[in-house]
Amino acid sequence: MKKKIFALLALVMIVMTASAYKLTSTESEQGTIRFAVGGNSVTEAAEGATVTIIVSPKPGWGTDGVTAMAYMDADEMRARTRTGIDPSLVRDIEVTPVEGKPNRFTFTMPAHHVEVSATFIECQIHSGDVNGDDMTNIADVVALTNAIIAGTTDLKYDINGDNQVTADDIIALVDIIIVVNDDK
Ligand SMILES: [Ca+2]
Ligand SMILES: [Ca+2]
Repeated sequence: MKKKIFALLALVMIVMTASAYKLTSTESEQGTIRFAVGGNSVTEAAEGATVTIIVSPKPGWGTDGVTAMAYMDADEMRARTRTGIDPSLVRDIEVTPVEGKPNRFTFTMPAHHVEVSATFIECQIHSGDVNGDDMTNIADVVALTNAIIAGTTDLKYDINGDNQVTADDIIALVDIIIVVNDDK
């Protein structure tokens, strides 16, 4: 009886290992790419799983779209060659943008590893990073507020692009921070 249970466990483990495929992304200086299944961060997924691609562009950058590519690793390639199946299978996967979330996309996991790359575009809107630390957060609100109190006319503080530095720029900056956090 015990042996049977172990054999069953071993089988389950083999099946589980065999059905998970890697999720990787190409590196970029303009942002990062993560993956999630059912709200949990993952680095691999089973065939048929709905995978969410979460792109986090750096302040001042946005996503123009992503490309997902199914590919085989060397082991799988060798196995396929032996069985006579075309080893050159590398193909695009259809990716669906998530409505209302410009930096999120979903796709259905194939029975292959998947590599995702994103196209980043420079945003015309202000990044909100007024203190220049590559992050847009509450510290920038403080820096902007202090600059306004000090009577600055420096247009680097003109968040909403109306060529003046006023309290409206604080509101515009808070809006940017809400959008940035929503994408995390
Ligand atoms: Ca900042
Ligand atoms: Ca302004």
